[in-house]
Amino acid sequence: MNYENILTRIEGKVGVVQFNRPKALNALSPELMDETMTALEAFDADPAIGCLLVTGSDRAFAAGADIKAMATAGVVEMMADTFISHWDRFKNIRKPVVAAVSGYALGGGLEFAMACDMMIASETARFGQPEIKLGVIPGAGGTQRLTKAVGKALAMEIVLNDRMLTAEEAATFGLINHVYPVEVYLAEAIKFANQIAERAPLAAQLAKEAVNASFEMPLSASIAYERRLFHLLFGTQDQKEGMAAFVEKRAAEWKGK
Ligand code: DAK
Repeated sequence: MNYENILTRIEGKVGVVQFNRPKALNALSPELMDETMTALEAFDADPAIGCLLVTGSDRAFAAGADIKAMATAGVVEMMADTFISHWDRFKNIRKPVVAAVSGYALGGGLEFAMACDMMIASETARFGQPEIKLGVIPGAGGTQRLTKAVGKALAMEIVLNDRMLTAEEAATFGLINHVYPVEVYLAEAIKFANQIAERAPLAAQLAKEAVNASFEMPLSASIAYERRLFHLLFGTQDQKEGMAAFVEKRAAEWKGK
């Protein structure tokens, strides 16, 4: 595929998507989102890939949705399928997704990163939801995922008063997994993603599904759901292989079957 707004590559077993609109600080235009989802869907369908990684540049992961593309829109345009439908495709990605964040992760940029399964950041990363300065509020999960991650008091401050978190603060509040110097964060994120890519593929998919279910369901229902997913894995060759490998004191060889 020839993309105009992103770069893609494969690093080991990791499919990498890199936002590539440097002049607009990787603002997430509808075209960029369409290409991103198309690339992620292709990696998701590729059995040689075990984990996906989304990144931007050292200066900006993404400074939000494209304000210039939204500025004159009315409610009808904003509700139109073309703007929102690309974002909605992300929830159907089954493999784990790591975000490697440096510089600005603002507005939709932070919302996209929070929709990923894990976040690795550079020390220069800055996380914020500045939509209030534009006369709007977050529209792609910012008020919800952020509140679940950092709690009500801090989420209110970020959303209402344009508080930006440093990478160190984001790690302290549990928004992100690890922080590295800017020179190495991407290499570390790729290493991290490759470790996950080496895991039993079906178990990794169901693990992601089970953790995400905790955001959607009451506890008793999500525990019952987790148990069914656990039972389901006993129908896979990988469960037999994983347990046999433990007993025989050798490394397991996963088939994804
Ligand atoms: N959109 C478009 N262009 C942007 C941009 C953005 N979000 N952010 C930066 N740019 C452009 C600037 O306009 C500038 O372009 P030129 O003027 O040179 O042509 C270029 O990138 C460099 O930016 P600056 O000159 O401003 O650079 P600085 O270093 O001075 O400042 C900054 C960096 C990140 C602090 C500043 O650019 C900034 O405040 N940017 C806007 C941040 C922001 O407000 N983000 C929130 C946008 S609203 C939804 C999905 C998503 C969303 C909503 C709904 N659905 C699925 C329903 C999301 C909404 C948003 O994200």
